Amino acid sequence: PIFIPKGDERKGFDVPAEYFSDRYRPLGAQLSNRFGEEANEVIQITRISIPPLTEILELARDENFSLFLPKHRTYAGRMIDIFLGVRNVEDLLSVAAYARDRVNPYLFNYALSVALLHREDTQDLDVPSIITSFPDKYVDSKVFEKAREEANIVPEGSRMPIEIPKDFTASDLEEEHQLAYFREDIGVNLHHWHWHLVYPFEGALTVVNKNRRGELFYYMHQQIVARYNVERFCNKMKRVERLINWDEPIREAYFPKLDSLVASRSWPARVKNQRLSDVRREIDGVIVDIDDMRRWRDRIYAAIHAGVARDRNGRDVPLTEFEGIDILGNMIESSILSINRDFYGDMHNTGHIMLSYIHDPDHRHLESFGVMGDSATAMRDPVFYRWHAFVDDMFQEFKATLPRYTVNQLNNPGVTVVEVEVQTQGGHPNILQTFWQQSDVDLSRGMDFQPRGAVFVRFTHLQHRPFMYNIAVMSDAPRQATCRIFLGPKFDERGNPWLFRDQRLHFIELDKFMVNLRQGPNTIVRTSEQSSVTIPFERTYRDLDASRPQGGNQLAQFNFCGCGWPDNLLIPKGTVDGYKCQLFVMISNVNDDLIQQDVSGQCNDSYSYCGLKDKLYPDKRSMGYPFDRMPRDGVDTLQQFLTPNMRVQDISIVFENRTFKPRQS
Ligand code: CUO
Repeated sequence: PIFIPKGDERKGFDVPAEYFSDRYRPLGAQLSNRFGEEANEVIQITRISIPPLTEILELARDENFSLFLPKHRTYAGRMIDIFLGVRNVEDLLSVAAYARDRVNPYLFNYALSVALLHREDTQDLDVPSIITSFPDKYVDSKVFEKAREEANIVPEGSRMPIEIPKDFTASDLEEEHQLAYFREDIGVNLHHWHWHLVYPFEGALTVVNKNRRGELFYYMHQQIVARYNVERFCNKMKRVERLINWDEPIREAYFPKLDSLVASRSWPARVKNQRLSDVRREIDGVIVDIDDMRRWRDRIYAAIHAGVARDRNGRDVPLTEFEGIDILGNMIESSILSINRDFYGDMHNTGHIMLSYIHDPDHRHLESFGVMGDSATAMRDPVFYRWHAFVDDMFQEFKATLPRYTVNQLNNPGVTVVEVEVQTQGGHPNILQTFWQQSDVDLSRGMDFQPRGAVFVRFTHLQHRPFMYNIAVMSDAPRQATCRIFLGPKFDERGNPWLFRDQRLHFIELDKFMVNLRQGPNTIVRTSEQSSVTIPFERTYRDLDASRPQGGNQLAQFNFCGCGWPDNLLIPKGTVDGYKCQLFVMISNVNDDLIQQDVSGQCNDSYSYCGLKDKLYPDKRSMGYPFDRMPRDGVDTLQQFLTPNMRVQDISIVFENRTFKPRQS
């Protein structure tokens, strides 16, 4: 479905007869232009000599596809190479048209998306969001039957949106279900899928080797765990438990209730109290033992504690103060940039594999992987957070070995933050407001039924009222500086005040931006929509709501710009009584922050978790600064940590338990 334009455009393709598989060749003309006479444009596909797809075709069209599986990665790598290797867009279209009829649809979509993202000549092409191509990865399977019915019986224009209940995967008997609004949020899952699309761990070196990708793997996932923990606190739950004991039954179950339209199978469920076991699945090319994982884990910890890792030639590589975390990120994930994959293994990816095959580790039931096996769906499962809490713990073990930031490294002499306030439209100062909101998504593009036309589903998600920061700063001279804004819980899950060394891990980044200070008093005004963490609501749901006017540029830049935390989850849910938080603002010294580069252009609005396309990460400090290290001696509390260029403001997040309908349907 990848090149099908939206709206009333009906573009057909004139595909050379040779491009069809034997079975369909006699129907070639009919199939290539499915709109027939009604097509308002027919695109000629030129015939070129196609490189053999041989091994790629080993993955059947009706199988599920996972990047965590080495075999599938090899197929995808081969397909990406072919898409990247053709000379121009015309040839790309040609080879895509040829492959489309033969290659597994998930694999095809992934490889083409990566190619469009990385080819020079396709930088302004639109790729439909994966949710419109494969809505089955995001939406309750029941919806499709209803959508089919609606489309068959009701003429387009009179169709009603099909409502997805907020609680479709479990009931309140399951404590973990309280977090379903976060785990199953469409924007959060789209962000995660995009992040891994932008930062694949295998493939051509030019595609994988991006500035500080290992460190960003650590930081983006650290922030996911931190955000999840704060959501848990808001729901009166304790922080997520690291999955460190790999023999123990896993208490938290997950029943995804998703059906794969491609594989015509349900995504397997993970029932309560299952245990990991060695995986023996020759067919998927995965043979790995829990003991392999244990060895990798112990070797990684040994490297962390020695401060030195061993590369594949047996040479020592020091894990330095600034670059060590990047080396570790690639090693733990692992990516092809790992300095020694044979020795340090494939720790985090293998965890995904083991958890995703927990129901059928030796393939005796011929079952495919669960949601943990796909970056588009992994964040739905509670065990994702347990696994990543463990992975993050390894990174924190390393961070704990680094020198503490000194007062000099934190302070910005001559700069004092005098006052911080947040203001919600029409609300009280320092109170943020959240509520449920409903939005409509057109799923028709990902479904192949007749008659066609828009079919909307209506889902419910968390939202917050837009707000504004007002920050008063005194400066003794005109200067540039970086303003860093974080939000953290004021009390731990027992209701006790935090020790800073623990609290710092629960600060979630809200924004980071450059400011130009005048000499004397300054007021920095910044809106929540400007956040460097998020992409605007309209882009998350970009192109999903047919009734919204489309912005051409927004569409063109979707590939990279699709990466970004969804704005609707910028702020944790809070509580009806008001959840107590601390807003932290720091104006840091630009001399240690600034990366000299031109950052103009598209998609420069969600760099905190996603970086900048084809640019350096736009902040020289370690990611997570100033909370990424243990505090200096004598600092037990956040107040003691503060230097004059920082300030903390108590705020509360008030959740209004009300559901707002979409503005239009
Ligand atoms: Cu994003 Cu485990 O890395 O999912």
